[in-house]
Amino acid sequence: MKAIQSVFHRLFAEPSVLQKLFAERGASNGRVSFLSAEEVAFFRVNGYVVKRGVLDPEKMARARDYMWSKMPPTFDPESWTTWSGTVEDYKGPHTIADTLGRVKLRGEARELPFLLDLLPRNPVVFGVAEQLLGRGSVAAPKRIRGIYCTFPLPDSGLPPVPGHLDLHPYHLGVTAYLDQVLECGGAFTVWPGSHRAVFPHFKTLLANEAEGTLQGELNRLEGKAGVEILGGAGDVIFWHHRLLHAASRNRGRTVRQAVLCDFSRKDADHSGRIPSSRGLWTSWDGVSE
Ligand SMILES: O=C(O)CCC(=O)C(=O)O
Ligand SMILES: [Fe+2]
Repeated sequence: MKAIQSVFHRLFAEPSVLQKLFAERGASNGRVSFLSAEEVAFFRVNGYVVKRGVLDPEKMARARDYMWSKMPPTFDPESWTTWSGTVEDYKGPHTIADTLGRVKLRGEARELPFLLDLLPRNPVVFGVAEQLLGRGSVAAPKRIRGIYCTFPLPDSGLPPVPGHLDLHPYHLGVTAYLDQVLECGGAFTVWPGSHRAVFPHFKTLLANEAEGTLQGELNRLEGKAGVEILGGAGDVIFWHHRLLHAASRNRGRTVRQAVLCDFSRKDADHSGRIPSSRGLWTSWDGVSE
């Protein structure tokens, strides 16, 4: 009995054990399912799904160290009161306050092999992308979007960040937390179901060419509050490219640190020409209408 309890404890306390079991089972029949039918259904309805504790702790520690190495030497990772002054990111030098806490490390970070290993080459992350978009159909990303940080601005009194849609073409967005993200701590925020609402207002499956009716739909969605996705280090959020989302404000005492990357199908150029009237899930082999 004790042995069974211990196996159960390991399965649920350490997702990696579970993932390994799935991967091993999948290896024998060539089919790996990292998302359950319920999780795929959740993604279809809400436009996102979260897998917890997926990333490798050592690679995450390396990514956090890399992030701090790019901050001024006056920044003490243990002391939020030191996090002010000029930083340098893809926008060049600016203060934390200038960008309302946002610091985006792109440049060389986008192609660092250990960051590619951390996220897009993680077997579970790539496996989920393939499960949703089609086995053998997903292009291996050559780069990540970057390490995106939101530093706290505790007493800013700013209004909430409005949701947006990304302009560049891709199928599946991935946001992975490198550290704990608490309430009002800069969580990735989503408007569940907004992918279904905005999709018909675009002319094609993938390109950023919208009908004049899109703005009205966005105004309508804006009236609703987004949902903050809280989580811990290694949690990964998978989201549909037409999902309204935002990097929310951080009023906490820690930095919101996330690695983002995009997955696209190998035939993505083609889907930029297919009319959206063909249906929301046309390019998603793993999701049925
Ligand atoms: O940093 C985040 O949480 C979101 C970033 C984002 O939405 C973007 O880069 O388009
Ligand atoms: Fe975005």
